[in-house]
Amino acid sequence: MVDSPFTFTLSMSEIIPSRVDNHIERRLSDLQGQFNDQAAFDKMLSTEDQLLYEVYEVKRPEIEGEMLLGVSIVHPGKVGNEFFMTKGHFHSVLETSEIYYCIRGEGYMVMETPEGETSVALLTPGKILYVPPRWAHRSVCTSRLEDLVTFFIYPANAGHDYGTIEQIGFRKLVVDGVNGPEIIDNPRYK
Ligand code: PAN
Ligand code: ZN
Repeated sequence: MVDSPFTFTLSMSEIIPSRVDNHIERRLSDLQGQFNDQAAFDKMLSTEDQLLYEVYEVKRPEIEGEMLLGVSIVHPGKVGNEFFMTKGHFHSVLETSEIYYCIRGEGYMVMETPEGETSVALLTPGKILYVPPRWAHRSVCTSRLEDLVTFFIYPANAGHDYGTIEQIGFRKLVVDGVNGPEIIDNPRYK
């Protein structure tokens, strides 16, 4: 079967795309064990299971040759001194890449390979980030008031391996230091 081409719009002022097939909401409780300051995490969670980020997906068949695309919105905030972030993942098919286009806010993409290379890219509006195959990736919002909004596109057969990061964490963290956001070694890295 041959599909028909389709268009949709992503207004720089609206941030929610005109076509959405799936809306994912991830809350504080979904990131259990991922933030460095567990006491701060527990205290926050006892008050409210806050919404940390959302993803608006355009669905396509999850097979080789197709692409998945959508918008990721990380809300501003911190757990202790660590900025709100996505769970982060490797792609299950490790040899698949991803492209991110930052459309609003400010933040970082924290990345690493299974071999231990690390890279942290600053995201500001207009910036395009190419995440090569093999690099796990996590977006972190460092804006104080604004969301970090990115458009992403990746091969539809990539799949998500969340388990590895849940178990070992990322090697680098983004925290709020005396002079603003700082990238530090993760003291709890396993
Ligand atoms: C993105 C991410 C999105 C949410 O679509 O899935 O930013 O982050 P988590 O999946 O880590 O919760 C992507 O990288 N897809 O492969
Ligand atoms: Zn990905």
